[in-house]
Amino acid sequence: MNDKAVEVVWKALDRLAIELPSWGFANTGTRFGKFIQPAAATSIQEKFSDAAQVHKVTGACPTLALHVQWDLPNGLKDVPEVERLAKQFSIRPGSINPNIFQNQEYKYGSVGNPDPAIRRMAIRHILDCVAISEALGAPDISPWFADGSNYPGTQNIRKRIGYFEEGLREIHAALKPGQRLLLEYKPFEPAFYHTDIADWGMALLLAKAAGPQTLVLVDTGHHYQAQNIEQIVVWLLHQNMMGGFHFNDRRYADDDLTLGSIDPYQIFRIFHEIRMFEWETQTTADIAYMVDQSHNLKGKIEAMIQTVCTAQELYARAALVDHGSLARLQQECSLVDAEETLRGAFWQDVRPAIQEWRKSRRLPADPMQAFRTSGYLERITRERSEKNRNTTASYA
Ligand code: RM4
Ligand code: MN
Ligand code: MN
Repeated sequence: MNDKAVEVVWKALDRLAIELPSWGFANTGTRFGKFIQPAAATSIQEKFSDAAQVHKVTGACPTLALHVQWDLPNGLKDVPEVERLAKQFSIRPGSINPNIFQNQEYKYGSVGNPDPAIRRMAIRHILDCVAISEALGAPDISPWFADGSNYPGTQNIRKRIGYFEEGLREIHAALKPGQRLLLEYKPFEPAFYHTDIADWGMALLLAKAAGPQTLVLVDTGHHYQAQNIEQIVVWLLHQNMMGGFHFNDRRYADDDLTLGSIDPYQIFRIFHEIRMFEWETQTTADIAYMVDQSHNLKGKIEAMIQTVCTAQELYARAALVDHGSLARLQQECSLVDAEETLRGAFWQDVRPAIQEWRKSRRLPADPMQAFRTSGYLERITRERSEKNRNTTASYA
């Protein structure tokens, strides 16, 4: 790789920040059960501590997404403790994820529930999350609505759209300047017939109805097979509606596997469209790059380090696309050469350049090895195994 290419890679890496999910360090599983790991985090303190390890070896993860239900069970009252941990571990609180799916009340939905009292409860909770986000100086609130139904005819889908429009408008009205509401969509699960926010179109229309500080969040696992995700990203960018990602990979449905483990070209294509957009418009897209993964078999911290390194590699490769020539080739409809321009960047081995970047930023050249030799995993395994032995089936 020539000096110019190395510089492009370094510049790209300097601006790529990846947000880790607190729940990614906790014991998670499938609907069949959980495999408890002796080193898994069972408290917010441990989640901050583990995230700090990932940041320490990668230098790319300054923020931690928090789930209010699991991390701030007392709501606003827990803010001082989160602030203390953020300071102690030098990790800033990231997106605030409301809990509108785990309470018994939400059996038939939250903001889309036919019962006005339950809709009120859900809206009130999200308003609390807006206040938490403000108090923590963490501007993104990312609700994921599990609302939907399992059987045809059992719910009035159109009425529920109205409930969502109304509820989201009320939430939007509480946002302070700079705060953003990121709407995540998902086609199915836990609901198996209809989901109220099933795809990007529904999320986009609801976001527009709610107000200008509402944007769309794309979880890469939340699409039907074969859907062209980068095209969705292009549309959202074009509409200035792209708020953030929940990155993960999948083979079948919402599998929450590590990023790029099944289809690295998919993530590369997404990164490419974002870089191309930024090059064409001479702007920087304000996108929150967040991870949403569940490592039920892999070691949590190692899986997270692997994810971040993969994201850096794919982002660096996308940065290497020669936008000037690609634009020209596209204009000329030189199909093979245009495609090869893209593929050529994808097949570059950026790992040596990334290693050099790490060294120049005083980071370990090999983050995984640095973590493995740090002794951290052995220490937390000793300290946490007893507690984990007695762990129950909850996520937190
Ligand atoms: C959903 C979605 C949300 C996450 C929950 C636990 O499938 O991806 O982002 O909060 O899972
Ligand atoms: Mn998600
Ligand atoms: Mn998901």
